[in-house]
Amino acid sequence: MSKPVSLSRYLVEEQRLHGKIPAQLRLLLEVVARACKGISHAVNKGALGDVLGSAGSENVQGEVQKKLDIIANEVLIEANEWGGHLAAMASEEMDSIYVVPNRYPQGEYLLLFDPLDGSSNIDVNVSIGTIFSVLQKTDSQAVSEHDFLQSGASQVAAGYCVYGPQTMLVLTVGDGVMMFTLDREQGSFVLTQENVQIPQDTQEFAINMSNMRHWAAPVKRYVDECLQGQEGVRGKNFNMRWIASMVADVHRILMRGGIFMYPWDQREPNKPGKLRLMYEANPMSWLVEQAGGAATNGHQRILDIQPTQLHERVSVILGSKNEVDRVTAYHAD
Ligand code: P6P
Repeated sequence: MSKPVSLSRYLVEEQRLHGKIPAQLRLLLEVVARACKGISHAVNKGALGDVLGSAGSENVQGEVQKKLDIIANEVLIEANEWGGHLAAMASEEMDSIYVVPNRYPQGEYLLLFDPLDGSSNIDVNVSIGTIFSVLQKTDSQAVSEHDFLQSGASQVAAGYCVYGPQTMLVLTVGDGVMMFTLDREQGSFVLTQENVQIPQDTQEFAINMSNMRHWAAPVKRYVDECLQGQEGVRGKNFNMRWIASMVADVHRILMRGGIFMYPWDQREPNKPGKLRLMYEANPMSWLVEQAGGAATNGHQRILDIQPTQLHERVSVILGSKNEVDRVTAYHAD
């Protein structure tokens, strides 16, 4: 068996051999990975660590914050603020951006994250995860929220860490998708899958079916056809999964294909969708595209959307390319 490749070695070789990542970006990714190890440790404690349950506060989305939401957010801020690689950070758990304090050097990168996605699953021991996205400051002015309002196509790195039966870091720097599994004995992430490819077709869809009556017609049409099975127009049977943790659902799709949908629905017609563009949809869409899949909001490529607000939401349809293309085509009909 060949010698295991650690995350550090992979990043050094991407920097040295492929010129894919500058030293400061390599440092950033190493720091994020180390922070995710710390979050994994806290998550794994569960009831033994007094980390479960509500924190008794709400985030910018008006959602009740779990204790672990706040812990994960603090771990990422504290791990990243002093290294000199970042100008600022943005988080689902913070109303405005966090500018690196003057006592530390500022770098050129902008780090965005959902520190603990899938919070509703924390207290029932179902997989959750951290999602992150990296942008670059584009001018020499003092960093502001405006610097973050770049399309997903401008990302220089994106990934997630899923806290499941294994803790896995999944990453792209634009050179394919790599998966690293946390070796708790060594305390390091080890490369366990490289150049991940999502099958172009699938027989598995992921959507919260309880919202069916609220969906737009194209989504209803697609799901109805899946439910008709091999007797219907699709000529094959479909399976359904919904973990209600985007990280876990997307990880399954990267591993075996599938389509994930959190579409616009008529409950709040002025909201484009539930999921956030900047630190959920954009990083996940880049990973999916780098693995040969597709990601749209039903009308356009998610990575082409020009954001106007830091916490704006978006309708998400991503996964196996041929299925995403079909749903997108139904929206055009
Ligand atoms: P629902 C978790 O709260 C999340 O943001 C995503 O991780 C997940 O896909 C979705 O919301 C689940 O939403 O409405 O099914 O609980």
